Amino acid sequence: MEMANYLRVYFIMGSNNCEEDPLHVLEAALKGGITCFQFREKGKGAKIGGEKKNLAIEMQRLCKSYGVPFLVNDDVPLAIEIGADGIHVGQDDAPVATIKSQCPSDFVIGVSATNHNEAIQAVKDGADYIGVGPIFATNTKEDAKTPIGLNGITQIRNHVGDLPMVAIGGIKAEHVGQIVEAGADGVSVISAISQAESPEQASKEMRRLVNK
Ligand code: TZP
Ligand code: MG
Repeated sequence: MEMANYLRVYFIMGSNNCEEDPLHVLEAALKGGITCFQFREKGKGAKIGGEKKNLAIEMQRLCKSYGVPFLVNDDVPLAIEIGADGIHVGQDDAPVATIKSQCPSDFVIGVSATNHNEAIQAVKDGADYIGVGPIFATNTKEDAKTPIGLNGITQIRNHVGDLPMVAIGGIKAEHVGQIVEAGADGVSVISAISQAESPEQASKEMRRLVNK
């Protein structure tokens, strides 16, 4: 499958993003039809060391059983150690060139971009996809930048050609249509799935809307 297709409904989660067992939430999301998963274990109460690694391995196993790519946020050594499908890095994390020198050649590398300059740089660096945002205000990320809105998506799209691009930040099911219309290949969400009453239904609904 092409990268852009994996970005349709890209679920991101760590253990502090949900109230119940994160493995149950992830499995429900997988049943609902998410197309990619990123393990993002950071912030208040986040697991570290062996506990973080064990959770990552269990989540990776679940993703494998559904044929869904498993990416790790920030932590390049962990991603390499457990044989993740890829890594997602922000502007303050490991540079793409460094990652490329350490990881297998088929490793997927995603980079966050908040504006077109960062996006153009990510293309030059050889990122496999970019995550752009925040699109809307979000309570999930404490240090989130100013929202770039739907126009921000279109502006960045105009600078990056057909580079696979997913939108992030404050996205709910009702936004999916406009976001794809604005130029993103898909939506990336934390709370819209992790905090949903039914993560399975929430995922299913997003998948339906993104395919319309
Ligand atoms: N990067 C930009 S906004 C954000 C991240 C990780 C948080 C997205 O969470 P939510 O709950 O989907 O707004
Ligand atoms: Mg980061």
